[in-house]
Amino acid sequence: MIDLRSDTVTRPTPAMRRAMAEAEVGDDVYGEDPTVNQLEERAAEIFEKEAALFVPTGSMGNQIAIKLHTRPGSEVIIEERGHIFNYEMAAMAVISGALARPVRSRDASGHLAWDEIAAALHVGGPYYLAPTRLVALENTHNLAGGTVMPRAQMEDICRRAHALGIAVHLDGARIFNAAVALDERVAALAGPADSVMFCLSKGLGAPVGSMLLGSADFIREARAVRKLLGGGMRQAGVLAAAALIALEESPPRLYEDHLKARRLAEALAQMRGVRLDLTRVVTNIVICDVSETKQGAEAICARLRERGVLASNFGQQIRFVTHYDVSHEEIERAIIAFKEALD
Ligand code: TLP
Repeated sequence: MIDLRSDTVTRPTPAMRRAMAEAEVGDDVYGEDPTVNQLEERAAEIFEKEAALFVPTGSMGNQIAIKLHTRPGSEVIIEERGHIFNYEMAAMAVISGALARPVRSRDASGHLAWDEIAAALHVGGPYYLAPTRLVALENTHNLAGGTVMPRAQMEDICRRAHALGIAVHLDGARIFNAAVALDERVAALAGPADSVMFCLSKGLGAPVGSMLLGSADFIREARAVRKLLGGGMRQAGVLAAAALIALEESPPRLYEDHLKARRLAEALAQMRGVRLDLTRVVTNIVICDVSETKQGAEAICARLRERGVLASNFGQQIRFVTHYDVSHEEIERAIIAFKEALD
């Protein structure tokens, strides 16, 4: 099967498996797992943040951050297609008692500009308006098609939010992809945010895990919330060992995934009834709209599956995510399969 459903499907490399087998471990709830400690130090160093926390999933990292930045009864501004709003159940309501205020970006990139955020803010208004405590951003923006938010936009939003006493959390599940596409360092992209979460288990290829980063005080509290949520792991060094390799070895080859996505997108864009904005394909995600084919995204995905290709369907859209487990040659086969599935 050529699995393009997500970059979460990547399996650990032989080097990761070896490192996992040989990892030095201890009980991380006591802070005694040397490999986890090494991973947290290394991630903090790369992102130039004071501290980092290894968490089992990106969702948990995001939700810990929301819990710490908000109070029950406060609001979180987020772009309408954001992962935190759409795919993390109603976690911010359940865990933090916070209300999401989704704002649809006028830009196809899915990235909000400050004036759009400002229009949705509740700061110093009448007492019956729930106060805005947090702006949650996403870079790359998954459901908008892996689009990137430039550093200047990020800096602008953070500066203005901070001036109003509002925190900014960055869901940087794929921040390394954004950094490659923008030719920036991840530290520069994440720098102005109060907290950032990134995933090791997506394009970076580790089997499990994400990191949450922020100030030393923030991460001290985050450690307690992780335990509260049942995320205190014991000999997690076996996972951290793979993550350390992912962190060092994977970023330099992400551009390959972007080339594969570009090739796929250019081929799909030429097929009749497939709508796809090529300007938005800058990382490893390709989303196309197939409503004009009148065949239904689900039916097309079923036919793709019969031809050995897996993709995800969201309504009338089909999403393909490229990663290192799918070769250039397999992308060519996926293109042929898609053409056959449409015909
Ligand atoms: N995204 C998954 C699905 O949940 C849609 C995927 O296949 O893309 N932030 C962003 C931007 C994400 O894309 C994801 C996962 C997460 C957070 C959550 O990470 P996990 O799955 O580790 O909880």
